[in-house]
Amino acid sequence: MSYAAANPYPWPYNGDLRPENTALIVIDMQTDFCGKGGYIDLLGYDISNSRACIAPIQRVLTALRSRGYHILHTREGHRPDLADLPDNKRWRSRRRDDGSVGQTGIGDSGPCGRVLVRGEPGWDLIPELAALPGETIIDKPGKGSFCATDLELILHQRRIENLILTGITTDVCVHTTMREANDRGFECVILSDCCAATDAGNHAAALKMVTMQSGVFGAVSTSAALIEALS
Ligand code: C5J
Repeated sequence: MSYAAANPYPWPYNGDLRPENTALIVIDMQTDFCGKGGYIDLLGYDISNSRACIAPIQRVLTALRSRGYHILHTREGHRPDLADLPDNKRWRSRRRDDGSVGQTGIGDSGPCGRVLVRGEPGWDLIPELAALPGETIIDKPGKGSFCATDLELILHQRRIENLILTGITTDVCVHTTMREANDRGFECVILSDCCAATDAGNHAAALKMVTMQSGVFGAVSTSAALIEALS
């Protein structure tokens, strides 16, 4: 039996933490979400927030890869013809938080190519967290990683029970994926230092939400606590 120290309960609930039944998901660590000239940068947010989780994710990846755990990555993005981009998502992506309309929304050309379009430089994973050969990459058009993807099929095929969630942003794609996974019966933990949001308050609130109702979506842990549990 092996548990990671976590809030509000030691994770996983049954202590069955093994490489065979546990996967790490690294969500949307793409230039568009944490690189200079990417979508989040163009929206006017400080990308140092979203970049803060790169080093902790690297440490977790190193620990899990060396022990043979399943590793998956996701990328949010759309087909070049934008057939899978809802009109309202595109409309909202061109707006800024002050209500003004920006030049560059999803599908438009920016410094890193067309924003969040598959195959463009800004859409790809950042080099620091590139997938290794044999690791699964899930391309998703939405915020959740289960919507319109084959993620659930792959996890069931591999007999995965436990999911370790990392990546960006805590309050949007990571949270949506955690909720989707929890509803499908996966035992989830989110690593607080391995995810980040565009806003520190939203990051803290998203983590707190997980801990309510005795862990309504799972548990919150840290990179250090998880790595300690593996040893
Ligand atoms: C957002 C994401 N925030 N990866 N995407 O639009 O969280």
